Amino acid sequence: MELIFATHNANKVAEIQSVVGTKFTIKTLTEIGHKQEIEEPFDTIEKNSETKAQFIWNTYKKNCFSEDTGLIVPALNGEPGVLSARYAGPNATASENIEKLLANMKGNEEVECYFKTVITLIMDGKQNQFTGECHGILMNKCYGEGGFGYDPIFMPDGAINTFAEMTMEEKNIFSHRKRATGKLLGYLGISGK
Ligand code: ITT
Repeated sequence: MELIFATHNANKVAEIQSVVGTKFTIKTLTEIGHKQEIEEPFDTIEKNSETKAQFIWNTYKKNCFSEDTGLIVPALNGEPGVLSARYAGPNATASENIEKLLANMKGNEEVECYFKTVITLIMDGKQNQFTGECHGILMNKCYGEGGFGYDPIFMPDGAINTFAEMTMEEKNIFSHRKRATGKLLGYLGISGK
């Protein structure tokens, strides 16, 4: 089975590929020659996730999935949330987003927060969503060089390191993305590694 993954984020592809293994074939947007960004104009992770998958289904009529992820800090009224990718501006880098988040936290230590991933699958026109969350603590400075996005400032509950200090396999023990992908595999009737 082959599914197009409606993302331009290579880190997401690598993480989901590591969970899916050879259970199904992931075709990336690069592989199908789709270069344009897909708009994410809505104010919920669910709706933005759905929009990306629907865009690819409507354009190519091929089975596909997308995912939208946000880091949610309840003490900041849910920020950066749906704006996680562009928290510090439309073309912000991960470091700029982290810098803005840490500035807004004003040095507070061990603030509760969580990642939420919503995968939208469209197969033969039928849509389903799968959610995964990972709760943890926001650090007040960066630790580690690995991962991507907010990984250097996020330590999951039950861990002693940030995501950026973990290998991908270690991140998968805790990760929001792994949990949502596990539900996707369950729905498809194929278990992960
Ligand atoms: P696509 O829309 O093309 O899939 P994107 O990078 O724009 O890719 P999102 O809209 O889902 O992705 O934005 C989520 C942002 O949150 C992303 O850019 C990262 O900075 C951050 N993020 C997502 N997953 C993360 C993770 O597992 N660890 C750390 N940060 C993450």
